[in-house]
Amino acid sequence: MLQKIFTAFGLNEAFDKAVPFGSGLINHTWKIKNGNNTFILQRINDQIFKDPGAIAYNIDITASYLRQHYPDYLFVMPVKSIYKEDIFFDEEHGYFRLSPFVENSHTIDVVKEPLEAYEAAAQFGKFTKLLAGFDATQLKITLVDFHNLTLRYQQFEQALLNGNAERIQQSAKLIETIIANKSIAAIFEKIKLNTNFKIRVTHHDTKISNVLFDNNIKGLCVIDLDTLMPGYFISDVGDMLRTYLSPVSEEEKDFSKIEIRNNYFAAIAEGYLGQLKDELSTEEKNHFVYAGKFMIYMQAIRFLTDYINNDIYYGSKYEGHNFVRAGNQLTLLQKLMEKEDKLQQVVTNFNATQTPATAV
Ligand code: GN1
Ligand code: MG
Repeated sequence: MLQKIFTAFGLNEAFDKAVPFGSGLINHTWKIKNGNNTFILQRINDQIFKDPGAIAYNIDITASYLRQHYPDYLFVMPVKSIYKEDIFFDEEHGYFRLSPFVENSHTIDVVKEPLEAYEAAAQFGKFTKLLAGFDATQLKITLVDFHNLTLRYQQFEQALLNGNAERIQQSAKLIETIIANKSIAAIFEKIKLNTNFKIRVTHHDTKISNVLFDNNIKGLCVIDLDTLMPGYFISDVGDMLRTYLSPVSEEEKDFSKIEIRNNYFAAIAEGYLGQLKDELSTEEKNHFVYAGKFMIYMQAIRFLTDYINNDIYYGSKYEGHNFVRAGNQLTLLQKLMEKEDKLQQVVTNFNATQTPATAV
């Protein structure tokens, strides 16, 4: 299948050398060697991204802005096909895009030390900062209502009405926990009406594997701009808190291993606020820990809704997969809420003194 795609991108020496890359749930990614050059090939899931051209458009206009204003910023540009397009469409296999693999860079799948969390947070913060003068509303919406917690909650309620009855019954405890924490969605309603929350260029997928590192664990840039859209900072900070704070991921079945690591929290706060402290309003900063609650809660809702809807969105690798992931996220949420005040204090102290709370 990939042969045809290689040809379309002029990768004539790449035959049979595609290796699956990364662990994303939505798009397929391969690392490819073509002679001495290495590339990343990605198939865009057009069941989810209905307009792949919008992704290419967003990358194009952001790249132009950054090139003009910050020519030194490393921006990984797509490689054009032999038809001079950013995305190659094949009737049979779908939408593909190619990027160069940046020499001496690597991605990581799991955060292993606070420095990595700090660097990643600094890169996501820097990206939003550099684009602060760019009108975020120019970006096309690649996924409608992606981080709209209001809608996610409604979809959950809808699933409770129409979903798999057996699974609803089995999920009673998790459903109860989601309903009990509805105030998290109510706060989001207030944020949407609050002009102190600015609409910014937001990445919307800040997992650690979306940051390129050099060999000295220095962050180089952010990658994977599929979900680059106008949004709130809580999306980016929230997904970092969701995915870097615990030593185990959303896949972990043994919930006793889920933990909130204070030093990783401090690293994220310092990395992000180090870039954006003058850009964020006081109210935004006061919602730093809320960002984590927002994203973890929304992810729990999305996993459970999908489970109740027979795994139509995420699919499942084993029976009960999305049920487990929802339970995992609700445990993470509870552990974060137990430490909420203490963690928010770390942010407040950092803002007051502008000095790191921990040496990283
Ligand atoms: C999906 O495919 P991946 O891992 O990049 C999802 C994210 C979720 C994540 C949970 C487009 O991202 O929102 O947080 O799974 N992306 C989409 O693992 O739905
Ligand atoms: Mg992604």
